[in-house]
Order: sequence, then structure tokens, then C-alpha cells
Amino acid sequence: MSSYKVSLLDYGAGNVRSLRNAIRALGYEVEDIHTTEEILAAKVILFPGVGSYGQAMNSLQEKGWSEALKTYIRADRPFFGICLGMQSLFEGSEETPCVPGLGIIPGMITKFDTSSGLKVPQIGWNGFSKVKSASFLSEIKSDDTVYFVHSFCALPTEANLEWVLGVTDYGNTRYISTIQKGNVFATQFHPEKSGSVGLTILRSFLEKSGAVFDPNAVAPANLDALLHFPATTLVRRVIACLDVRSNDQGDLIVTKGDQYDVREANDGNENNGRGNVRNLGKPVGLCETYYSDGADEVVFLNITSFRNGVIEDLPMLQVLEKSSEKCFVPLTVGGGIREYKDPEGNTWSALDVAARYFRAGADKVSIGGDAVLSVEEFLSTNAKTGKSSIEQISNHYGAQAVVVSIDPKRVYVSSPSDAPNGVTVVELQEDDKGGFGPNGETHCWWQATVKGGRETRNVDAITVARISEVLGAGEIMLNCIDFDGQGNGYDKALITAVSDSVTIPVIASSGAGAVEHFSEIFNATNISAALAAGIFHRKEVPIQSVKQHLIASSIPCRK
Ligand code: 1PR
Repeated sequence: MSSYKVSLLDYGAGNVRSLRNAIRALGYEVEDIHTTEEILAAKVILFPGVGSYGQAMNSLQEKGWSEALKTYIRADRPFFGICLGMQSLFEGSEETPCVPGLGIIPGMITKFDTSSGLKVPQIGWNGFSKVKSASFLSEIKSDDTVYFVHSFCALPTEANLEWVLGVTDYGNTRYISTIQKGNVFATQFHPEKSGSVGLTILRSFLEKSGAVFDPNAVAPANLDALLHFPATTLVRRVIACLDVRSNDQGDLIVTKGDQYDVREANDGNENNGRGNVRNLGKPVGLCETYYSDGADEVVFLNITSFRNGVIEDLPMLQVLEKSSEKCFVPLTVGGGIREYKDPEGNTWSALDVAARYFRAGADKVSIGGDAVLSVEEFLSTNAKTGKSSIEQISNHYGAQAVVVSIDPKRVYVSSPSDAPNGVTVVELQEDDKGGFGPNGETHCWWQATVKGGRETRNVDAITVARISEVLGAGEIMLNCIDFDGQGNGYDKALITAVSDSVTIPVIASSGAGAVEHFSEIFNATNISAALAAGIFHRKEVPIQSVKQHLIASSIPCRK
């Protein structure tokens, strides 16, 4: 165990549990800071920040920590800021212009420019180019990638150049992704979610007791000098998805649907004629396997949550708590994120439910059925109420914490005029993997469903995606019931239509059966990630094989 305790400045951000787990996994004890005296007495301070800038800065102010923190940092004491923890060091942010930052570093935090069609927030793995020597980062290689999730960034200026340690490229923007001056260090990315590379950075910082000053460090001479460092790129993500539910014996297992039917073929004996729930493994064990096999994210979907509530679903919460102890990549959880009444009659808001999942170790929550209902409500009034699950959670934790999971079904029509008004109809191509309709229909649209595909709704998937973005969702997980579990590849027509209609990242899901299906969909669309379940659970295709294939296909991905 280490010789000192790490002081954590937790102002009530989102998922700080993972950072605690990472610090403990590295052999250090963590103690939460509660008073200004503890700030001034700390040996090393870690300041993680997730969510909105205004929320973070107001929390520091309300707790009376801002001045003590400025005193500590100005005394060049060991400090590691993460994400908002880095942004807080600047003078302020466009995100909440009226709320000042700590003002340690000159400059304002600004939003990424979306005019060129850039997907914002940036969610995923990108590199960073070191622009000055940093001996404590000597183990980090130029092609290593780390996990970013943010819509705002710090731009280098002549006034803050001496602080710039690393820069990253996203769209046409080269922004500051790492700062360091003396013993003050901060990263825009999340080291606790950046796998082994992130753990190496955390370990290097902690082993030196936060003394990161490098006497050989020479800041770039001017802004032009920053242009001469290697470009970095946001790589495509490969995500493993675990559909989780209880089997008939009450054990929580990972299952897999065949067009959302998770039961084996009827074997005629037990379960009153219905087959067993397909059992493909245990959730925590599979999550750890996929983490070590290189999954860039892991998604848990509680697929029978529409039947019971989350707050009392302790087994599912324990899955997250256990998984986040050893898996240092983003964990998303979906299923049951909605307002509900528990057996005792207590009403829990969608925000309460999400907060319970975040405290258990989730980085993102995925909203399925309730997102469709929220979109329907918006369409009926064309006004945001601020009360939908998407808005509640996004407004509190930030858009990047909210994924909307869409479960569409193909509806074949002979021509666009046969489809309901307002839905997006696509003319199918000969090579379309879904083929033409049962009666040779050459067009289709995608009808949204709820309750895991059991109930269709009068709204199409493209509309659900578009309005979910309006309501504050940060990412779309796009399933397709027709393609689910078929192993013939993704529904390219659907994915193209949705991805071209939103500016937030889209995750393709349903249908992966071979490594080629990943390169096909990445080359054919501008999606940010591709998700698979069955081929990983049945051990047909290892995640590493997918990545080797992507690299061989010149598609950037995390090693
Ligand atoms: O509606 O907010 O409670 O969320 C329920 C969540 O559970 C939704 O995200 C919904 O997609 C999911 N879900 C509900 N029922 C099922 C089912 O299968 N019976 N799973 C289900 C949907 C989508 C992926 C699937 C991909 C990849 N599964 O998890 O694994 O299609 O599969 P493949 O690679 O094997 O083709 P709420």
C-alpha cells in the first residue's frame, strides 16, 4: 500500500467511483476532502469533473472550496485535474458564461465548432501529442489513445502556451488536452476510463507523489510551433453489449435475442412449453473478459426492466459495482431508466434512477422505451417540458451521460406514399442485407417500439433520434430488431438514415456476424462505434480479431 493517501475533491460529479477504483487498483488509499483545511493539508489532490461547468464551479463555491483550491494550486502543490477538473482552471466557459472559473490559466473554454458537421460531444478514443518533455509520461507512446467525452475544449493562446503539455485534434480544432506547469497537471480525457494507458498515467503521477515538474521541459516558442506536432484522430469504437435478465431459476445471466426472442427453441418439457432463457454467461465475468480483450466500452442492458424497478434491483446494481472495480473503460447501463413507483409506493424520478446507476459505477445511462414516449410527448406539443427522462438526466449530468437506445422494426411499403406522413422512407438497394419486403416491397421505414420490441409506436426511428438530440441526448444506440442476432451484418440503410439526421454520435447495433461487417459499416457510414453481442458471447469472433481486421482495413481503432 502507498506511503500516502490521495485526496479526492468530489463535489458531487457523476461517476467518481471509477476513479476511486482505479486509484485503489494502483495500491493507493483515497480520502475524500470535506473541508478547506483538508484542501490545504493535502499531499496530492485529484479533482475529477463530470457534467456541466456551471454545476461544478457553483458546487465548489457553495462548499467554500474555491479560494482554498486556488491557494493550493498557486503554491505549485501536486494537483491532477480531470475533464471539468482541467477546464475549471481556466477563466470560464461558454457553457455557462456567467459562472467564473478558477482563473489559474488564461483563456476561456469554448464549444467545438459543429458547422462542419462535426459530431459533438466528442465521445471516444483519441491521441494526444506531447509538445514539451514530461518525464513522468515517458511510458506513453505517440500512438496511444485515451478516452474523451466532452463538448467544450480549451484552445491554446500565446497567454496560456506555457501551460500546454499535450494537444489533440478533433474536426478542424487542435485543442489543449493536457496541461502541466510545475506540479500542476490536468487532462481533458479520463485516465480512469482509458484502460491500461490511463492507468499508466495515473500510476506515474501517484508514484512521483504528484511531483511532475520536469526541469528539461521547454514550452513551445509560439502558437505556430504547435502546428508541427503529429496530428491525432478520433478512432472508431468497438463495443460489447450484454443483454442481462434473470433466467427462470432467478439467476442474473447474460442472454441474447434472436430478433429479440431470448428463449431457446421450445424443447417441449419444462417452462410450460417455452424454451429456457438463452444463457451465455455471467455479467461481471463477461465484462472483465471483454475489457481485457480490448472492448472500448461495455454496455449492460437490463432487458426485463420494464417489468420491475431499478432501485430495488440490487443484483443489477451489484453487477455495475463489481464490473467498475476492474474494468477501466466506459460502462453504459440501460433498462428501466424512467420514473417509476416502487413496491412501497415511493415514486422515483428518472434522475433518481440514473443517479443510482451512476453511483454504482455507470458512466452513461441508456434510455429506451421512455425516450420514445418523451419524443411522442414533444411531438404533441412541440415544446420541451424539462421533465422528460432525457432532459432531467442531461441537464444534470451533461448530454454525454445520456444514450438513447432505439429498437426499430422494418415496415416494408411498395412506395413512399404507402407510408404514414412524416416518416422517412428509404428505397432499398439490391445489396440491402434485409432484402426486399415479403411481397417484393422495394421501400421501407423503421417503426419505433417499446418494451423490447413487444409494442410498436406511431413514430419512426429517425424522428426518435432527431428529437432525442433536441431533448439533450448525447449519443444514439441504434438497434434493429429485424437484424438482431442474424449475423448477416448491420442494417446499413437504417444506420445511414439516422446517422445523417443527427449531429451526435451514433452506435450501430444488431446483426454483426463477422469482422468484415465492422469495416463494412464503418466505411459506409459516419457512425462513431459498432456494437455486437452474440458473436462475442458465443466466442465466434474475439474483439481483438475485429480490431486487427480494422487496422488491416486502414480504419483507425484503439490497439
Ligand atoms: O426500454 O429503457 O427499459 O430499455 C430496455 C433496453 O433493453 C433497451 O436498450 C432495449 O434495446 C433492450 N432490450 C429489450 N429487450 C431486448 C431483447 O433482446 N429482448 N435488447 C433488448 C436489445 C440490443 C442489443 C443487441 C444487439 C446486438 N438488444 O443489446 O445485443 O442487437 O446483437 P447481435 O450483435 O447479437 O446482433 P428500457
